[in-house]
Amino acid sequence: MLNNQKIVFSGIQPSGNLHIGNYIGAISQWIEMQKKYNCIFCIVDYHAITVKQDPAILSKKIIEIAKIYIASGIDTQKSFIFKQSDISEHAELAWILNCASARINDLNKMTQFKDKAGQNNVSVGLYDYPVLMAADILLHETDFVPVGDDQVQHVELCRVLAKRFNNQFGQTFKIPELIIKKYGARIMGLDNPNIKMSKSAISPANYIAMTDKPEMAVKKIMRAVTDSGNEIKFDKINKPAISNLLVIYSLLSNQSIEHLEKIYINKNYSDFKKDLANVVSEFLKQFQKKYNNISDKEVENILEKSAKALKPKTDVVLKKVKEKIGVSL
Ligand code: ATP
Ligand code: LTN
Repeated sequence: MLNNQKIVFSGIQPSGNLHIGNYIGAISQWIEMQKKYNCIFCIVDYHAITVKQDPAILSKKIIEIAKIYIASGIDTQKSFIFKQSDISEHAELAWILNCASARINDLNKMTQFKDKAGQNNVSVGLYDYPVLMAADILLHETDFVPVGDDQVQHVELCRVLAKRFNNQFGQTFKIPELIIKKYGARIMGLDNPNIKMSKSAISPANYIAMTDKPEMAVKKIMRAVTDSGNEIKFDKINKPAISNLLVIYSLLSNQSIEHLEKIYINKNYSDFKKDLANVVSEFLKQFQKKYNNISDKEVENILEKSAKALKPKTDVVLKKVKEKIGVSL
């Protein structure tokens, strides 16, 4: 049950392979926030279908993401894990926001859409993706939205849409705040430190998936691109690859970047990578031990229970919105 603590809401799409970038940038913050807040973590399947999905794979991925949340440390006794499509008010509120708040000019500014669409004849849903995300956040009267760097623009748009609605129809939505990590909000690709680690990357050398075999992860680290020179130093401009590996090392081993720089002062890239490979491999082993112990049935029950528990509140919020726009008689 929700108590009187503030509300945290975030979500991940059940598509591609969830990677250590998603864990470091998003999920690791969620684990911490559970201690102080009501936390709601969504599996955003309606966002995933903005691009083509194989139905059989999509339903497997939904279960997989829920298991990843739990094995990472989401406490299902306290926090909620639910599937977006189980609460249809998300889609309904998105439609209302489409009409009452969102403007074509807002959406034309979204860089993620431009990156993903390119010159292709993509779905209308992909264009409207940020409005559905705003509906997710506003429907649950969210205070804090912990995400990685690539979602900042979407959370900012959500704030704009909420304020615009409130201005026109009177106080309705709580204005959420963005929560972003100082380090680790944008983990870069292992094969190219100038593009972010991404679930939809074409090459698996770009990322370490949470479900990669530890031996595979070791290989990926040892093959990761490095910079010229041999110094192990955090310098994003001149040493983007080593800086990225340092951030991963620091956040998975709980040691500061300054401390790591000192340890590796007289060592070379190969020593550094071997140790990092060990840290990543241990992290995956611990994680996968828990992951492999969670059954599909357990996950299905958790998703169902959470959606049931959250629905009464989302009904109330949507009812209030419908009254404001004049469709509730
Ligand atoms: P895709 O690249 O296919 O869009 P993704 O890897 O960005 O997928 P999402 O489902 O879009 O994954 O993101 C889930 C969460 O992980 C979001 O909060 C997002 O900001 C965060 N995130 C994604 N990629 C990274 C990254 N490389 N570093 C840190 N956080 C990330
Ligand atoms: N667009 C986000 C996923 C997402 C989300 C949300 C995150 C959908 N709805 C609400 C925070 C709050 C992404 O990571 N791709």
